[in-house]
Amino acid sequence: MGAHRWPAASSGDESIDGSVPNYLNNNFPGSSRPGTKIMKITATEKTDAKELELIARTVRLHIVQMVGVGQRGHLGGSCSIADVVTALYFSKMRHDPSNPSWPDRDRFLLSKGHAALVQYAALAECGYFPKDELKTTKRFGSILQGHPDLKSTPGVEANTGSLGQGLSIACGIAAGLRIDGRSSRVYCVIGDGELAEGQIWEAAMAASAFKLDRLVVILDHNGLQAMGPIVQRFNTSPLPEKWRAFGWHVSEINGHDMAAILNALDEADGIKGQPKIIIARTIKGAGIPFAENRVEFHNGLMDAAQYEAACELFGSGRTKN
Ligand SMILES: Cc1ncc(C[n+]2csc(CCOP(=O)(O)OP(=O)(O)O)c2C)c(N)n1
Repeated sequence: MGAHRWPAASSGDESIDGSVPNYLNNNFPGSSRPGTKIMKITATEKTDAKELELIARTVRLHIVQMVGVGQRGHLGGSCSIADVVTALYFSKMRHDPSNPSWPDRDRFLLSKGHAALVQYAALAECGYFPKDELKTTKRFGSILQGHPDLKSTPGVEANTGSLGQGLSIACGIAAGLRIDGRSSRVYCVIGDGELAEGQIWEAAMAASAFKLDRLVVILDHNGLQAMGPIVQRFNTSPLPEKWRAFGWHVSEINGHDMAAILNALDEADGIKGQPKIIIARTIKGAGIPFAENRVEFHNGLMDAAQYEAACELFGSGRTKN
């Protein structure tokens, strides 16, 4: 398990008794939810699967609250990868939220940048910026824009969201780290709809040609893209065979099974001489019953009742800071 580093000090936006920050109580537009007690957890060298599952609930709560009521937001694709992103930020990756440009950090790139909400939730929970910033998401002038922007947001490594580009950037970073003699790993999340981009396959060929073995891709295989099922819109199967043919080490997991995620990430460390892809079978909108497997929640909006119900579901998460 990676020796991640946590900020020495609290981010300062939780109350003394460990109850949630103000905006988590009910300051988000449309919310009338009473204050929810979220337990504070202290920094540990290893975060076990059960603890990560609780943190993932908090990550999903943040996602729901960033979307809010009556506004469009990428709920589905953010929730489908929430468990993987939680495992990376809170257990696997070596990183230092108090020093985002620490040269030996592991890098995380969200090639499917439309799911920025999940990354913002994780970064805030880690302490890269005050959690209060989350309520400004997508507003003009916010440090949290609709897609990841490295100049705006501490902890973001690249501008992503034009599908297909993030993996190429990840390849370049992985090659550069090798030239610099650093042991840092590069984690890149891609979407299964994103596989329709030709640039993904150029990058896939380059990664294997250059034996970029510090590169670990996690494919968010939720089976839906923006307009419908992958198999109907642009069928890219069989995926394991394609990636293997491109020279990658392939593993397949349930992307909502925290123990399986951690095992696959650990296993990837031991594979040398080729890039690795973890095909994570996921559910779009995972954890929110009315949004699960529903294409309308790709970039959908919740009414007030749905918002309240979703907040209620994740009210007993835990916060890291
Ligand atoms: C080059 C490009 N074309 C189109 C889009 C618009 N777009 C945003 S998300 C999306 C669907 C992506 O599907 P997938 O990768 O499966 O994402 P997920 O279902 O995991 O959210 C599209 C077409 C884009 N962001 N970039």
